[in-house]
Amino acid sequence: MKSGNPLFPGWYADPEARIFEDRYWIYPTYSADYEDQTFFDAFYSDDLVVWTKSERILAAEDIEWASRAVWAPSPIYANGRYYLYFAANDIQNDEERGGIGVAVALRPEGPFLDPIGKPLIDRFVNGAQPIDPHVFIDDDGTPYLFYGGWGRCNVVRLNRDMTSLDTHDNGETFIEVTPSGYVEGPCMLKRQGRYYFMWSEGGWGGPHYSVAYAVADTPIGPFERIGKILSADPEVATGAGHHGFLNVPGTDDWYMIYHRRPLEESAANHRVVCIERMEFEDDGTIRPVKLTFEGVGPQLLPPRHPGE
Ligand code: FUB
Repeated sequence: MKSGNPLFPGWYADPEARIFEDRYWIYPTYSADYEDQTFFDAFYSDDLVVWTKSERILAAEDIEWASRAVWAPSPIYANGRYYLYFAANDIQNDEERGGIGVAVALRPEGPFLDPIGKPLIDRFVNGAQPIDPHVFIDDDGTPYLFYGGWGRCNVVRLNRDMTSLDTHDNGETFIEVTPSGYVEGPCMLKRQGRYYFMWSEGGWGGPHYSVAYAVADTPIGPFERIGKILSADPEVATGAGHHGFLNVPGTDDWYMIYHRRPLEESAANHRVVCIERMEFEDDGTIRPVKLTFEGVGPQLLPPRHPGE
């Protein structure tokens, strides 16, 4: 039996995927009408095929400064807790309140609560709208947060408390890493010691949304665009982008989790979450991912790997 695509019913977008407590997890944006995007659901699975919803793991009403446009959750396990980075309020300038926040929970399904009572990043830096956080912890334990909309991407280092900003080796808090073509939705994976930086291109509300990537020897680049790895398929779906990924521990099996718009839909927020295999060529480049209606077959996790 295969998972089928979409993976679960409902309008959802911007999925981030992780392995927590011996399960696969997906954390997406609730892609309802704009004014209704006020909470997150999460989904978990033992085998990639059957997914169960965990409802309202975080809601804007529980975050003092957040009221709308609760987008792009990015969770990670550290310090015996689950940290969830998210965007809220879709701020248009530095006078508006909002930006990127962090919430913390003892379990992957929450409840997530705001430990700092304010956004972690609350203003435009280098022209980057503070949305679309993506958290990445390097093998040496250094946590990084990539983020940014409006065509610009910054990376900050987090302190080990995961709730405050550190500085980079050059003393700066923010380093711009925007690659050519970047629009939003940054995503970082590390494979065989190399840093694969991926992002979304095009307008998310239109048909030509897509994902491209670069490879670098450091987590802060420089990121030279190699090419697209996810695009619309006129036979399957449009607007394919803003993705996350899974790597089954101890294997070179990779999956891309992304959103797309069904062919019969045109409303910007009518987006669904899907999964495909993501494969690497012998030279380390990523093979373009094929959109399918079938999804992927079952894959159980190997026994025991705490956190991720
Ligand atoms: O879901 C809201 C916005 O749409 C995200 O922040 C963007 O990346 C785009 O997917």
